[in-house]
Amino acid sequence: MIWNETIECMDREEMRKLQSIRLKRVVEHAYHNTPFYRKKMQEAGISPEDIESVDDISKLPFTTKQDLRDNYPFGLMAVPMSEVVRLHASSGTTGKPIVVGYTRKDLSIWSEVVARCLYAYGVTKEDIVQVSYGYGLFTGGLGLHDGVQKIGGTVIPMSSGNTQKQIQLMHDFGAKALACTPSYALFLGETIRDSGLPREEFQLKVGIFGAEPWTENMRKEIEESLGIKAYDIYGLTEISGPGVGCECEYQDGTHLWEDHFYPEIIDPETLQPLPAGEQGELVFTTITKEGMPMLRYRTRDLTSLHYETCRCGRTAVRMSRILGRSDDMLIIRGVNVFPSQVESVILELPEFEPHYVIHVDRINNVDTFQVQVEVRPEYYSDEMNKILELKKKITDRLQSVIGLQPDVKIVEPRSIERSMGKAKRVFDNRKLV
Ligand code: DLL
Repeated sequence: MIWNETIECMDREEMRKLQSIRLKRVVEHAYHNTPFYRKKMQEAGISPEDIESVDDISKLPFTTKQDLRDNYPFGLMAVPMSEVVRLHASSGTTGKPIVVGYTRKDLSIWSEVVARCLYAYGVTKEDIVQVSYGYGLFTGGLGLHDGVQKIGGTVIPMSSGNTQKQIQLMHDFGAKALACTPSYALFLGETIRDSGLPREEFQLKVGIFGAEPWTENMRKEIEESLGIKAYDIYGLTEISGPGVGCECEYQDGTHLWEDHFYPEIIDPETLQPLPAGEQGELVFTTITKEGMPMLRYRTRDLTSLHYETCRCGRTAVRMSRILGRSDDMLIIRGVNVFPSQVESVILELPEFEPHYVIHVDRINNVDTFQVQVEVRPEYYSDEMNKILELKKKITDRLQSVIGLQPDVKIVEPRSIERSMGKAKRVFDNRKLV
């Protein structure tokens, strides 16, 4: 189902024209109303007249998370605060949070893009959607909430946590769709299994999962555990929140809503734009944002873009699965390691639960790399040689995929802490030194 066919299936040339008009407008808006952008553009020796179409976008300077921090809290707003009707913030791991402000129109666009996602998943006004992303400053809860209301569906504003109650209400109210992080979906699946409530009594069919990287293997695991079809939803606070893009029924990449969020891929080292299909860092320009426009915002997310028309009929560009963030990449003894590679291996092996943590440290100037993973109850054993066999199997597989031998620690079922929001799976203690 397509919510906004005119836009989602627009001829690519038409889309470029629309994007160019909107880009010109947002650059003027940012230049005239945000001293930060004006200064940056003057320093780069350009003015709004230099931007005639999206072909000129690479003339614009980049914006980074540090710029948002430096201008905390409201320095990047392009409208008077009297026009700002909502604030959200994202805490990150260090320092001040980044704050974003929305005008009424910004909120309306945000709910429109989330509505497109819900339709792409087959969720309509007839359906009940349980929103188990956190409500509050995090954009997940309210973002999905407004989208469900936009299509006229029934929203259960659960927020995250209180897992037993989540299960009970999902069962009693007959939720068709569940929106939460993939890691929380796993935990909910586990809790349903333990609850003794028969799975056939649940109406759940659709999962709306994002806010953290997840692998294809994780998708299979969740689909099996909850008996649903699991879809990706992508977004980030700086650009608006969830719904910057989503998968369609073909699940062949995440469609980005590029009539509002213009995407580019750049080489994170040289900062030069990369051609379609090549992997690099995703950069967005919000071409319709009023409250806090972002010009060439560097997301740090690593992916590639594909412009062929999708089998669903949408022409909207597709982004491949996010490999991780460039700042999540671990360099261990000189080898680049993405947590998603570790996850993929663990989920490929039937003996292990999809629960793991990675500990990295530096002892006597040598990096240590430990992977803790839970064994499934049916493979759990008191016999040392059985555990050693399992350990060898997973160590060999990780070594062949990553090119580095981890110290694997096999732990008892249910011993790794479960997550209700974004899972924290990597502990790099080297940074504390
Ligand atoms: O996580 C917004 C969101 C809420 C998206 C609910 C989807 C669902 P932030 O907290 O600002 O915003 O985190 C944004 O999370 O740059 C990615 O690194 C990561 N991320 C978000 N969605 C996905 C996804 C929300 N589907 C950061 N796959 C982004 C992989 C994702 N990573």
